[in-house]
Amino acid sequence: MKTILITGAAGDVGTHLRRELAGKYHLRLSDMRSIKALAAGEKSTRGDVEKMSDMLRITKSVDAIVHLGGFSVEGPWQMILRANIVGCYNLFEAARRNGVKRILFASSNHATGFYQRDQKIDHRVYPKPDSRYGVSKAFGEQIGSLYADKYGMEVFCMRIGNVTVAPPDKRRLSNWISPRDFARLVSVGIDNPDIRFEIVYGVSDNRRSWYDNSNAHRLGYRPQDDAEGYAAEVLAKEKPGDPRAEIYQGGNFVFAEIGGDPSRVLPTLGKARKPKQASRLKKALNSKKAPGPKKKK
Ligand code: 15L
Repeated sequence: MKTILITGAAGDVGTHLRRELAGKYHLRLSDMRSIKALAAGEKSTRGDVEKMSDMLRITKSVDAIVHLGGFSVEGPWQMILRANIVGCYNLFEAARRNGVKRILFASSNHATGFYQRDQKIDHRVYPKPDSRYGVSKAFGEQIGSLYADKYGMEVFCMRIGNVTVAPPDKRRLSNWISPRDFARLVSVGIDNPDIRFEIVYGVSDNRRSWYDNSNAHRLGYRPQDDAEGYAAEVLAKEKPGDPRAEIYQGGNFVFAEIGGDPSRVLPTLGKARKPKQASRLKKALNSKKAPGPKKKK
């Protein structure tokens, strides 16, 4: 049985993954926080991605790494820099020095959050990050590309949408991934022997998806869930959001901190296809309010 290191294992996504992968692999769990209540087949070790010495210690003798560690939403530059830029470099470099070839990188839909919702994008589009957080995820993909090409590492980048038991809002009807589909995707990343460098979208088989996820399907991903089953309930609860955020796949991440001049980040505003949407947008642009993304608890 393969031994898999999961960084950031104490977080929500890590917790779902541990449950779903139980019995399939030996799991080595790492986080800055301590991880309690270990199940059979799990071992835990503390590790801070910002410290190369920690990364060198925890990446020894594993078959693959699922790198979830880091800061998981938009945040101050210093935090993003340390946890997601320096931390990601440390992880790849430590893996290389320890001879671990396979890395599954938890990228995010926010690496491409400035694509519009009326566009269907595949794994070949260039990143359009919607935040410092999104930039850090694009950086992780590019470090992965470098380490694959230069050092022969096998890198599987998952642009993850929202891993939750049920999609919480309208935007997530398009980018939701159920925990069991996420585990299916992760297993493809661990077990497909032909991976060199790949980008896939971490989404279920959602009817409202913005993604052409044929690359994941080509590699063997077979999602079983579709957010549509939750649509009626979700839409009935949905409060009217900021119409600017509704243009872009990244939602509110797109508008964080633009303050009084939203037009500076709206180069594609003229492309708002529907007249109704355009007039709602105009109204919103005249208001100074710009919502920010959810703060990390
Ligand atoms: C992400 O990348 C975040 O890690 C997660 O907390 C959600 O905000 C998710 O994207 C999303 O877009 O729903």
